[in-house]
Amino acid sequence: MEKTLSIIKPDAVERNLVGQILSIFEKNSLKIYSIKKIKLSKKMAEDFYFVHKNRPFFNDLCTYMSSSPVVVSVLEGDNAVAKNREIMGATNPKDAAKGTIRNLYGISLDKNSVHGSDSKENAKIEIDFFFKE
Ligand code: IDP
Ligand code: MG
Repeated sequence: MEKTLSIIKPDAVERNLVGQILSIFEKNSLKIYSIKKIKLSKKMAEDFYFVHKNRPFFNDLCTYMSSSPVVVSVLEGDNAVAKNREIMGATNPKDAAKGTIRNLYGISLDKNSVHGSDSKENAKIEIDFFFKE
């Protein structure tokens, strides 16, 4: 079964939206295979978002992601990677389709409530990043 990595970001954890967001995954046939709440260090955030290291928003993104706890989970299901991206909605909540997580809960481009792997290849790397034994 396909797996993907999800992060419920600080803005959503702070607003007690963890249960509502997990419930959206479950309603869409994604199973919560593993889950944990952690506070990322700045270094961990920088390592996780390494692909964006040359983007102008990299430092702000890593500062934000390490500002307060996040909930990291592995979601499992048919087409889990693509399905999670669909359920999340577009990166900017302003552009996110109605009923998607970012449409319902996102505050801004940076405080957009969730992260989701963007390919099967990256899902494997991201799952290993947080859950490798
Ligand atoms: P994604 O989360 O939809 O995959 P990415 O392009 O991978 O979007 O960007 C990673 C994260 O960086 C986004 O979720 C968002 O929080 C933040 N981000 C992306 N573009 C910008 C920007 O132009 N300004 C500020 N933050 C941004
Ligand atoms: Mg991305």
